[in-house]
Amino acid sequence: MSKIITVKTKPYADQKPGTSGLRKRVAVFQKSQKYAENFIQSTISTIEPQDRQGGSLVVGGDGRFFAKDAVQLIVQIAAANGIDRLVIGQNGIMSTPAVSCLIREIKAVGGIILTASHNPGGPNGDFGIKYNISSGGPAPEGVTDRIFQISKTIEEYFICPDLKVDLSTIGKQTFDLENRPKPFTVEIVDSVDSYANMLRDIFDFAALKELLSGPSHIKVRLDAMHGVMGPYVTKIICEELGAPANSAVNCIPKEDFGGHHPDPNLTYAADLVEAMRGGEYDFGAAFDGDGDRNMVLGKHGFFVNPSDSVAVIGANITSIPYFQKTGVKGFARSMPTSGALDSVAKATKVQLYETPTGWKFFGNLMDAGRLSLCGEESFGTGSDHIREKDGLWAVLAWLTILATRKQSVEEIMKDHWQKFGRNFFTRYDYEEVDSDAANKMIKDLEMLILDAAFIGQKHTAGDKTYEVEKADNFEYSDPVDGSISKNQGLRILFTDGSRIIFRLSGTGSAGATIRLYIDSYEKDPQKIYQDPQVMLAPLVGIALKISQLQEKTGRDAPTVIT
Ligand code: VG1
Ligand code: CO
Repeated sequence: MSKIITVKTKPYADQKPGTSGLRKRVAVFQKSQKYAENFIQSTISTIEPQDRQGGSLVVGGDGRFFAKDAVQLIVQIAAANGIDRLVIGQNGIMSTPAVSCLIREIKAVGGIILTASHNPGGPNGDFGIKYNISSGGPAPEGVTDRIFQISKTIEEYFICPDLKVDLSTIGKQTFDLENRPKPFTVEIVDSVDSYANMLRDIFDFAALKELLSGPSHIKVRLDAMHGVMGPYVTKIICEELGAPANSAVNCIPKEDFGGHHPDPNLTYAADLVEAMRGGEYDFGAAFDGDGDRNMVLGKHGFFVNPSDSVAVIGANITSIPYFQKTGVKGFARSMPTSGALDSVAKATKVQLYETPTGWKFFGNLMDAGRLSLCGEESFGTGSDHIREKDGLWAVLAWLTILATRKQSVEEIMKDHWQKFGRNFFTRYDYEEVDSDAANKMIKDLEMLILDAAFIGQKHTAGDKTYEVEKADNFEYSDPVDGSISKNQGLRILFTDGSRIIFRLSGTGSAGATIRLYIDSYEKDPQKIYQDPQVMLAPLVGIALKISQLQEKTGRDAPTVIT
């Protein structure tokens, strides 16, 4: 019989969830008194009492340092708050897309994912908590605002301190709680099973098996970066689809991701890029810590920009069995993502939506049956099969296209540019900039570009001149529920369709990260094979000049260029 007790606590002022969950240094969770307890209680407090009774909550995560402690706390606090049942990935491991899938499958009231996604882990790294609602999607702003409000005034939380679960054994554990008529149940489930079942329904596994292990199979290299994807890649790509065991690397989840950033981009997945350059592999991919992001590479390390990736999937969408059944309801991309998908939408007469950064903005459109495929420039691609971006889904979508078109990644990409034109795109990240300096730079820039005199101005760099057509701070009005999200990024739009965008990241844990995005469309077939960095250099120069980023932040180069 476990006791339920009430513990007095003091609120923190900094538990505002960011673009996707609350992320802080591990030390903040470990050393600040009751920091995690406060946030977990504030989150669970947003679930209506009638939904807790008979309700289930899914718990997963990328296995990073502090996750096991956090799972035990969630169990103790959820039980004390009257949630009937928790369904937890074995050893606390379950990818973000798999959690989304399971929430939907078992009709849970929501889910908690213990991850700081692509941020580094370990005792000196980051920890994070994402909260998803019953649709399986990230909590929308209305819910995260409520969590934040509660966290600012919380005075007590409820907990069953003696309750301890065994996270390693698959099966059901029940616990009797004092003064509760019904026992509390914890179910430990295989991390991969239900997610793999779902993929079998979406894709043609026989065709993929042929591609990966048939007589004329291609060679792939998938890098799990010591994040959560290891078991998924091993079981689905190797064991089930028959790719040789050495097709998958870094597949053991580690609490500190082997000391690296589990971030699938050209900088942090350098090992994969290097391995692909050798020419031995036809297709390469990497995933982030919690498995919702992906990077796709072709032979010799040919890089597929994520904005292009979703456009290619869009243009070939009918080769995926799932969409043959559901039809194509609409496309969407986050605002800073390049317009490559727009060209496909236009050519195929599919409605396109432009949303703010963060997957939570796609959920309403999907629930309303208006959206099938969407993506973000930040290596996120997905569909309405769940309510999260899905790294392995994107990889299987690409493999399906390879199998159907019988072309290489590079040929597919080049054909696509020939047909639709090319959006040259780059993103500069300035990480850990002094917060005051970053905020001031953005404020000043906003003042400057919102001034009527800014419109019509001509900016020249080298032999190129761009004329400002429009400038604003992006605001989104949700077409489904009418909610308005303001201040989603400063946009400078030029008369030729080129765009410069600045925004502050909402996923960092120290200082501020400034992101600069540049998008420029070219349809002349003679010009589509240029190096994006060369092609976009004038616009980068103009962006730095207008914003005075270097002068105002003291940073003369970005931390990461994509
Ligand atoms: C970043 C990306 C955004 C993504 C978010 C969560 O947010 O830009 O596109 O949805 O991370 O991704 P921000 O606010 O730092 O720009 V994940 O894989 O961390 O859930
Ligand atoms: Co992620």
